[in-house]
Amino acid sequence: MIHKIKELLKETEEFSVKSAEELESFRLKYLSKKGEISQLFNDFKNVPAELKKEVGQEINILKQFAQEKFDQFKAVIEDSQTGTETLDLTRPGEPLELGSRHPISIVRNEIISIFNRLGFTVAEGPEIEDDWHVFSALNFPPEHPARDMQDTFFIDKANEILLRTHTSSVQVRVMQNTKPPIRSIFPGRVFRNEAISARAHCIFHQVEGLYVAENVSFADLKQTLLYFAKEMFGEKTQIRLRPSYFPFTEPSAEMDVSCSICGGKGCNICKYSGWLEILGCGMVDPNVLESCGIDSEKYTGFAFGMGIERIAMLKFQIKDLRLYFENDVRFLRQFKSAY
Ligand code: 2U9
Repeated sequence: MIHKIKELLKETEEFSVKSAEELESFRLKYLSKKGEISQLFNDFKNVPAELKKEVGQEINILKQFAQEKFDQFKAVIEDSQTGTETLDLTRPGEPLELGSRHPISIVRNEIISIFNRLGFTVAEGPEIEDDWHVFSALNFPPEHPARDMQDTFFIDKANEILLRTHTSSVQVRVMQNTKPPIRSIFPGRVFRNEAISARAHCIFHQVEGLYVAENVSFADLKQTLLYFAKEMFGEKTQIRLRPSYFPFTEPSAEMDVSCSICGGKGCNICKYSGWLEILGCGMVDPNVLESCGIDSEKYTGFAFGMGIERIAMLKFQIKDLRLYFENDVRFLRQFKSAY
């Protein structure tokens, strides 16, 4: 009998189970009521008394081993059926990589936030416009080159439908619909028919601003833009206004800020001048106020406009405009910690 027990122990050790069916045959063969081990217990009564202790121990060892082996096989087969063998609930989670804001969005949001603090609200308008809102209402003469197909993308030349070349068309719409005081900024995408290079693109982003009320003066314009420059480029920033010309403002000016890289001493960023041009501005031409239905005897206003790409280039020292549009993650990732 001892011999039989050892044989069964060897058999169960070598038995391998790969399916539920094989598991069941293992159970039937060794552990069921009519199985080998039950049979041993039946035969046990015939074992001579002096061997009972030893044989009994050996049968119990065999029974325990077969039961353990059955339990192990059962767990493996159940796991493979439910697919839980790869599910380790103690494993740390996969980290979710956070995206980052595009530098244009970062700078646009900062410009909006600075002007919000001065009481300017935000207004937006259509990118597809007509000639009147983009040129005529803004005092552009009929033969101005911007009205040419060489400079502007026309959608329907016959009906003078085009992609706006500046967000000034939104100001026109706001002035038509609002009684002064008006104090708003106008961020948005604009389109110009330019060859793409490191310094120019056919799509770019602007923020323009407008303040129309009684007694608005050039001093208000200057103080507003000084506050903006200091908030954007640092408290030590100085500004300089140079006379310029735009059809929609009179007088007009371009504004430089002292170079924030060298503090005005001169470096390769400011081309050793100490100054960086950042925006255009002026007092709204009375013709423009009248075109939009505002009494130019009663109200005056100032306006300004800037390219967001240019401000972001100066702030982050970006050397090539095309980087903004390529969406190369190696470029975009660099702005991860900014805001
Ligand atoms: C209305 C009246 C006046 C908006 C202005 C500028 C000067 C200007 C350029 C800066 C760089 C455009 O993005 S850019 O190429 N803009 O210099 N913009 S004043 O003046 C307005 C706008 C609307 C009704």
